[in-house]
Order: sequence, then structure tokens, then C-alpha cells
Amino acid sequence: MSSLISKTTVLVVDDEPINIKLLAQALSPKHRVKTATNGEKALQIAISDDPPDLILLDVQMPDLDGYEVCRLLKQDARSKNTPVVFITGKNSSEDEAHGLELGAVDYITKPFSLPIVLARVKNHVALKKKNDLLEQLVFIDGLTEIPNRRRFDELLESEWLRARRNSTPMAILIMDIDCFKLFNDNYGHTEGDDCLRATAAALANTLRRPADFVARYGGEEFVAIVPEATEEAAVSLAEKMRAAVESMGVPHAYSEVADVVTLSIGVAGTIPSMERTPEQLLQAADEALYKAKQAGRNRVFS
Ligand code: GH3
Ligand code: MG
Ligand code: MG
Ligand code: MG
Repeated sequence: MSSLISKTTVLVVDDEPINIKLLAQALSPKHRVKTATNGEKALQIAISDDPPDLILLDVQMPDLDGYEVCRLLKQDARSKNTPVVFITGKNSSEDEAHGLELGAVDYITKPFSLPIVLARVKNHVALKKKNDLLEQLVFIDGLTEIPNRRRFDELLESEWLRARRNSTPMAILIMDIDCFKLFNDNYGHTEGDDCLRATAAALANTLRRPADFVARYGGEEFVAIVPEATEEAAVSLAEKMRAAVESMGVPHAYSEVADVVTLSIGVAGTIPSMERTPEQLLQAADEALYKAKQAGRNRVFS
């Protein structure tokens, strides 16, 4: 999402250095340019931590050709939203139709006109930025600025399928702030909102592995997905989260549990199979949360 504020990055993929040089020179005043002379390298850059905002992709290259690269890019969740513009000597209408069917946003034939390439890149990058922004608005919780329930639902489904395919364990956490109604009633809704923001930040800061994920589920409830973790490992992460919230030290003189804001956490883990559903895992975590509340709050149950 850094692309929303910084210079956009264009990845130029072509096996001929002269083409790369020409395009890179033309693009570089307005864009950061990355280059790759083969498909393998292009795929690596596309899913790296610093991915491009647009890919200019040659078709005829040794080993992986551009069509195959495009197909692989569109298959991978990490690169499927990156616009691909073919720039190629293959200029029959069948070729062009094939390229567009593979999911490319545009198809430019060689010899190309540099001003037209630049204008098309500009338009596609503008559209990509708009899409990124919309995605943010759809998947980020407005109050806490962490992912929202919609994003959680989507990720739970995909992590479930991935874990099932790989026969790896996964776990989820459901967290609920203790006595939060009393907090709101006594300190006011604005303070309540501040507390939710601080809690979200504390939870997000506790995550250590890139795949771990936390979202606001709604109200004063949060959820986390911990891929490739046993229930036992997830309980230990949950304990860190519980401790992180307690040690924020947000005063809550009206809590029945402590003199600061605390939360209770329910944990459930499984190795996903055809016989079970993500909803059942969610329900198991919810039942554990209920037990944590019953047992006195400010604790983790599984
Ligand atoms: P428990 O320990 O059993 O979880 O008790 P609780 O008071 O936390 O639970 P309850 O469900 O009774 O109250 C949740 C409260 O959370 C109700 C509402 O005032 C507050 N709340 C929910 N969403 C928001 C929000 O967006 N902002 C603020 N300030 N408060 C919220
Ligand atoms: Mg070529
Ligand atoms: Mg609640
Ligand atoms: Mg609560």
C-alpha cells in the first residue's frame, strides 16, 4: 500500500537489454523502474516485499514466455491484482486476444511508440491506485485501521483451504474486552473509541510472523488467525496478546476484573479436513471465550 503515497514502481520484463534500456529511460522520470530479463526473475520480483504497481511484459522470451508468466501472476494472490501490460512483437489479433484473456489489462505491439506506452502506463497505474484505495476502504476497519471482519472472513476461508491442502494445523483466537460497557458508560464513547484503537494497535504489535493476522470482528471483539500453529502455540500467542493489552495500563476503575482494561481470549486449533468447516473452528473459539469469561475474565481458554 506504500504505493499510495510514494512513486509508483514499474517492472519491465524483456529478454533484450536494448528494449529494457529504452523503456527504463522513458519511464524513469516519473516511475521507479525495476527490470528482469527472464520470466523467473519477473515472478520473483512480483511477489517480493517491494512489488511493482504495474508490469510491462514481453511475450517471446526463452524458458518461461510472457503468456506463461502472466498466467502464473494471475494465479498467485500476491500478484493477481498487479496490472500486466504486454509489450510484444507478436501482433496477430489471436495473440492479442490470448494475452487479454490471460488477464492482461493492455496489449501493445512492437515497434511501440514511447509516448503511447507512457500514456497507457499512466492510465493503468491511476486505475491500480484507485483499486488499492477501494480495497483499503472495503477491508480496513475505519475506527482502528486494522483489517475488518470482511477481510477476516475472506482470509479464514483461504487459510483454511491452504492448511487443508498442506495438512498443516491452524488456529484462531477470539478476543473480547472485559466490562467494556462499564468503560463506555463511565468514561464516555470517545474514550471508548480511543481504547479500541489502542487495543487494536497493541494486538497488531504482538504479531511476529508475517502470516499471522488480527482483525476487528465488530464492537469490542477482535479475531486472529494463526496459520501453521497448533492450538498450544496459539495459546502462547494469545497469552502474549492478553498481557500486551493489560500492560497498556489504560485505567478502568469500573472494571470487575482489574483496575485497567483487560480482555478475554478463546482459542481453537485444528488440522482442517473435509469433515470440518471454518465456522466450526470459529464456534469452538467462541465457546472457549465464553468459558474464559465465566472463569473470571482477563484470561485465555482453549
Ligand atoms: P464482557 O466482559 O462480558 O465482555 O462485558 P462487556 O461490557 O464488555 O460486554 P457487552 O457486550 O455488554 O458490551 C460491549 C460494549 O462495547 C457495548 C458498547 O457500549 C461497546 N462498544 C461496541 N462497539 C463500540 C465502538 O465502536 N465504540 C465504543 N466506544 N464502544 C463500543
Ligand atoms: Mg523477447
Ligand atoms: Mg462482546
Ligand atoms: Mg466485552
